[in-house]
Amino acid sequence: MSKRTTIMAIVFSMVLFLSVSSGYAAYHHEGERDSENFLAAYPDKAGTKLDHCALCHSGGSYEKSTGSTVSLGSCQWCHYKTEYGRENSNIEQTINAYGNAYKDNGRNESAISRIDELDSDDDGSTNQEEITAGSFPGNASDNPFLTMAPSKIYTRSDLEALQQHTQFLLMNTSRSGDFYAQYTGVPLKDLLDDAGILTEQATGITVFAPDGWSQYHPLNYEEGAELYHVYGNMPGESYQYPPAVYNHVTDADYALNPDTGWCDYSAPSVAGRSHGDPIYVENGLKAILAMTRDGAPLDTGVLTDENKLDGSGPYRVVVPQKVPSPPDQSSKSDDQDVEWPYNYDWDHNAGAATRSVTIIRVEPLPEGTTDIDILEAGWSYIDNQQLIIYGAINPDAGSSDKECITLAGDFGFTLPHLDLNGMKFGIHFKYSGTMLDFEADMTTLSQHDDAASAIVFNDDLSITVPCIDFAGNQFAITMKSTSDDFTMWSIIP
Ligand SMILES: [Ca+2]
Ligand SMILES: [Ca+2]
Ligand SMILES: [Ca+2]
Repeated sequence: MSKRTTIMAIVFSMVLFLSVSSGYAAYHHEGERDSENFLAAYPDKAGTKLDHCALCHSGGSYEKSTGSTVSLGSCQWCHYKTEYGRENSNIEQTINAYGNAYKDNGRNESAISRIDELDSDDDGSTNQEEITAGSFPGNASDNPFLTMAPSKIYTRSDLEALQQHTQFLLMNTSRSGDFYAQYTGVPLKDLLDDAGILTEQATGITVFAPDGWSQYHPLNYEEGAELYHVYGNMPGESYQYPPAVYNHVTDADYALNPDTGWCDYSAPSVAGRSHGDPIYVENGLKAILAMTRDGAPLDTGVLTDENKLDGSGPYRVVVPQKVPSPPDQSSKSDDQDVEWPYNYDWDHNAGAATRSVTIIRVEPLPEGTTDIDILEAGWSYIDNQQLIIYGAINPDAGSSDKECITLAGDFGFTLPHLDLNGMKFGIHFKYSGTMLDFEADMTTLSQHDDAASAIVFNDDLSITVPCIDFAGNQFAITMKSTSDDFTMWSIIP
């Protein structure tokens, strides 16, 4: 190997190593000692979805006072149930049937094999059969006979390539401050069409943020304060959401009344507007997946020390008011003797505008399919600015053209835009002469092409190439490195 090749290979391996270590730090924590017992019995499951809290702990959901449901993955559910570590004994309540069997059989390495033949979650498959197949042995809704629901991953450049829509609107909250802003992003209808939504079957979407928040939206208009449609128009109208009017009074304006105001009118897009002006939005107000607010990317969502989501990026679902109203005073304020006091019946659209969305599930899941295990992986999606859409879709039928990579005469091919946790590079793969094995030419790492569709590394560091053309036949492949230095790769049949 040349010196340059060696250096690139070392850099490449280090990047992979660092990304793996940081990804797992959150899991192997708090003196956790059970995962090593599991991996001693099943070493090939390292790095798969089973190498996770969710093996022995369940997720859960609870209803908020407002009636909306918060679904939590196993990590967040443990944090929630233990009150973020204050009540550690409550962790018992999060252990699933497999975790309990493991505990009852000694909570050590031999306990894993001792419970192999049990069907802990009573779904008809033994623990061993489930683990071998990669389904959760402690979750009855996951079993070896289900396939993953169809899915499609979007990167920021994928989303930017879709037709953008810009709208100025009021974000009216019940309890926090209100504000006017101009958001730009992709109309959810266009996004769902691009993902190949099965319009005959699909009824709605559930959007998820990695802090465990989820919000349901029907496709078409329905009555109900929490139900903001994302696909159809208002009944009998040519627009998705009704036109609105700009409302401003001195009372409400934070800038004029820092202590008693409740609406932020400071956005650049507010300039020049007067109370009562109609708000003109080209193509009308829509439910969108917003990427920028007043021209700037949304602040990236982060989890605070209190396990609260801060920030709203990279993507936020923004729904306009179904029934336009002025911004009303916060329900928490003692001072309701104002122009627009809190009004329970006014439309508080901001509460349904999910921040830091990483997942859109198109309901219902097709028969025989199961959830992709994705509540668990949300934060890496935030970091990579990725979004996954899954469920009642046919990604192959989507409106975007699939770029196909042609296998050359020597069976070599180039992947021009690989994305590993936001690090972008290209690689040329040379056929090694043995069945399904390829050699990565590390000298091509820096020759990436941002304009090509990104191929994002899977959680197990394999890569899925959606379309390879070989002698006119097109097929998808998944390949994974078989060498420690990532120079040798093999297609997984
Ligand atoms: Ca089972
Ligand atoms: Ca199961
Ligand atoms: Ca309000």
